[in-house]
Formats: sequence, C-alpha cells, structure tokens
Amino acid sequence: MTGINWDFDLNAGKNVVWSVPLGSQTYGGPTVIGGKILVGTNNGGNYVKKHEGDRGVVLCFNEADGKFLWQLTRNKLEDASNLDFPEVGISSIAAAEGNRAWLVTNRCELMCLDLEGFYDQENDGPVIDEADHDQEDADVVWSIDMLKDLNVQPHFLATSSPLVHGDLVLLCTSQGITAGEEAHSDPEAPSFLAVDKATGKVVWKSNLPGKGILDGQWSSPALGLVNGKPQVVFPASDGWVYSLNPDNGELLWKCDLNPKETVWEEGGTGTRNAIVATPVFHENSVIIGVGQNPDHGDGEGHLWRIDATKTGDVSAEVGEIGTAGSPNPNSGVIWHYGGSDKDGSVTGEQGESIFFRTISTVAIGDGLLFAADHRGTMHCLEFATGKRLWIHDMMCLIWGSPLLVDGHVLIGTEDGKLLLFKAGRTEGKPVREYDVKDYAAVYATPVIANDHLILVDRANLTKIQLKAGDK
Ligand SMILES: [Ca+2]
Ligand SMILES: [Ca+2]
Ligand SMILES: [Ca+2]
Repeated sequence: MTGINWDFDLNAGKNVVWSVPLGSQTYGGPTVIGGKILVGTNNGGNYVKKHEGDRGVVLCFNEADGKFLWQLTRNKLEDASNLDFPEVGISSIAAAEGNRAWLVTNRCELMCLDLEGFYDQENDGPVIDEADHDQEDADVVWSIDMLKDLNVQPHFLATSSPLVHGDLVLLCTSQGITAGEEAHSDPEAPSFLAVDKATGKVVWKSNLPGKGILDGQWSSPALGLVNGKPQVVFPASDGWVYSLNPDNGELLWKCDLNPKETVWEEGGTGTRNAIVATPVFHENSVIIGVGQNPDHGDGEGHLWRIDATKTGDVSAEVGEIGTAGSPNPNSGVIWHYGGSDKDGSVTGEQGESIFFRTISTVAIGDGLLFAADHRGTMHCLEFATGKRLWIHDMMCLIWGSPLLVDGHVLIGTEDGKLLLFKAGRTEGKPVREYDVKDYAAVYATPVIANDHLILVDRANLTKIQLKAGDK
C-alpha cells in the first residue's frame, strides 16, 4: 500500500472508522478475511452473556462496521496456573482461507472454525455436537485435543499461530516443560504438527527437539519458497530452528541460534535462550532472533540470517553446548547480530551488548531490516550484511513486531503508544507518536488490510482510515 495519510488520532477519533472493545487482555493479532475480522482474547468483552468468568475467546466482527458476529468460548483447563494461565485468553492468530479458520485454543486444541458461524443456518462438521450452538456462537468444524490425543503439555499457555500450506495446516504444538513438573513432559510428544485442513487428520508429526526442550514453546512456524521449493521453519524451545519439508516432515536443515558457550538457567538468568519469535523468509534465507518468556526479563540476545539452501546442521559453531564451540565448516550463517561487542566496532564501546532478547518478528524491505528487542530498542540493519545502521531506544517493552509499509515502520509499545519511524538508512527517531486510547498496552502487531490499519490493543479492536476519501 502506498500514499498513506498517517494523520489519525485514536483519542479524538480522527480517521477512526470504528473501534470496539475486546476482552481485558489481548495478545494475538487480528486475522482479516472475507469481510470479517477474528481476534483471540479473554472473556472481558462480555459479548455472550451466557458465559461468565474467565474463558478463552475468539471474537468475530464484521470488517465494514465492527458489528459483533459470533464468539468461540473455551473453558479454562483445570490446571490453569501451569497449563492455561488465568485471564490470558486465546493468543493464537488464526490462519484463514475461504470460509474456514484454524487456530489453537487456550485448552491446547487445534480447531477449524466455519467463518460463517451459524449464520449459514448450517452446523458444519464432523463436529456437530458443540455445547454452544446459538447464532452468537462459533461453529466448530473439527477439533484436535493436542493435550489429550497427542500428550502435549503446554507451559502456561498454548499459543502457536498455524499456517496453511496446500491441504495442510502446520503449527507448533506448544509442547513445553510443565512448570515445576518436568517429568510430565513426554519427549515423544510432538512439537511440530501437520494436519489435513479439511478433516483434522494428523498427516505427520515431529517430536524434535524431544528431551532438549528448555521451557515453554510459544513460537509459530513460517513457510517459504527456497529456490522454488517449500520449506517450513519451526522455532523450537531448545533454541534451534528446524527447517522441514512441509509435505512429509523430513528434516532439511537445523541451526542453533545460541553460541555454544551459552548456558541455560531456569528463570531467565542464563545466557542460552529459547525462541519465541516467528521466523521470516527473505531471499532464500531465514531471519530470526532468540528470546524467553517476557517475565524472565532482560538478557543478551542474538539475531541471525541463515542460508536456507544448505542441508544438515548449519549452525555457526559445532561442539558441546556450554563449552567454547569451533567454527562449523557447514555453517549457513550469513550474518549474526548480537551478543557482546568485543571490540566496540558496533556500539562504540567494548563489551557493550549489541542486541537483547526478542519475541518480535523482523520486518524487511528496500534492503533494510527492522528488529525490535523486548527491552525496547528498534534496530535498523542493512539486510545484506547485518550491519547496524541506527538504533532507537523506545523506552518501553515491546511485545509486537514492526510493520513496514509505504516507507515507514509502525510499532506498538507496552505503555500504550504507536511509534512511526521513517524506513531510511539514517532516520533514527520516530516521526510520529500516537497515544492509544487509555494508554492500553499494544501486544499485537498492527495489520494493513484493504487500505485500512487494523489495530489490536490490549482491550480494543480499531479500524483506521489511511487514505483520504475512504471509509
Ligand atoms: Ca455453519
Ligand atoms: Ca457451511
Ligand atoms: Ca459444527
């Protein structure tokens, strides 16, 4: 989209087409499809009166006017503090195609929903015995209980956002270490899954990384074409990314995103990290950084650009984890950005940290790459080389990801702002700053759809006009 008019005001309502409440905690972004918008949230919006109390919820609205259409409602799991954290709702971002949507619920179910709900006067199945089947309810087409059927143990919350590839739905299962009860994690339970999108039948599954899981598993896969062939890259809780053939699960390559000398410690004090971010494919390479549960606080992080055309272990180093590694002759690492600035050439100070843990996805365009670390620094790098061009301290935690559009980068902050940067090699400061209504935290990434900005903050869904004369 080009020719954007960035002049909007979320408090005065200037160029706001509509804004509707969500639940009280909303982490997942919106899915815009076929004139509808889906958002995962909690039950704080009180749209369906028969459901009171803490629930996982997906709300479906009409894109044109924000009218509420239907709601998926899921009870909390019994062991909520470990498996289904109180009040966090559903944070999976739905994949959608035609009149179907696929998402992961707070109960670690992979569900296929009918976007028409019960408005088509039809209960689509095989699932036709849903307890909630009024017009205001979601029409479940099929459902897999990954917890019961596949023995998956989510840690705090099942979160993965699925993607669609041909006839398959691909996702991370959220298999993790259960808080305080590590023995309950079954190393044979799958971390990666491919399911027939029409029937819900499991086509292949992978238990990589098995016993290597360090913590929760909260990331999502990405699909890309590498020299014309599809690959799906799964970020895993052991801090490695695994690229698989999406059609059969065959391992193509894997890469350790932590230097070998790093060490994992529970609670976030260690130097080895898991992965929370979603990878990005660009020019036959994959770009992703490491991170941890945001509650673990700060720590040095690493961002990598990996050649996706190689096979086998393409990590920068080989050797035992926890000891100094040696260079890997099969390394696929095009560049690495992060860790400590040993000679001061990146930051100007010897020993300074270059990059911190991130849970954000990078944005790439016009030869530039934008990455936000969780502590709140925006990094602009040269995509080809990984060279730092500029950084800006946003002075606030960042959960979402930068949106690159029309020569600008937009990002939401935890203290309830949207910051707009110019996507240039030399611009290091926001050119505009927007206050979100009630300074509600922005955990999700803003989305452009049909020439409008669709913004999800902690408690609201807002449609913003970006072109003069449009409504
Ligand atoms: Ca239906
Ligand atoms: Ca139907
Ligand atoms: Ca149904």
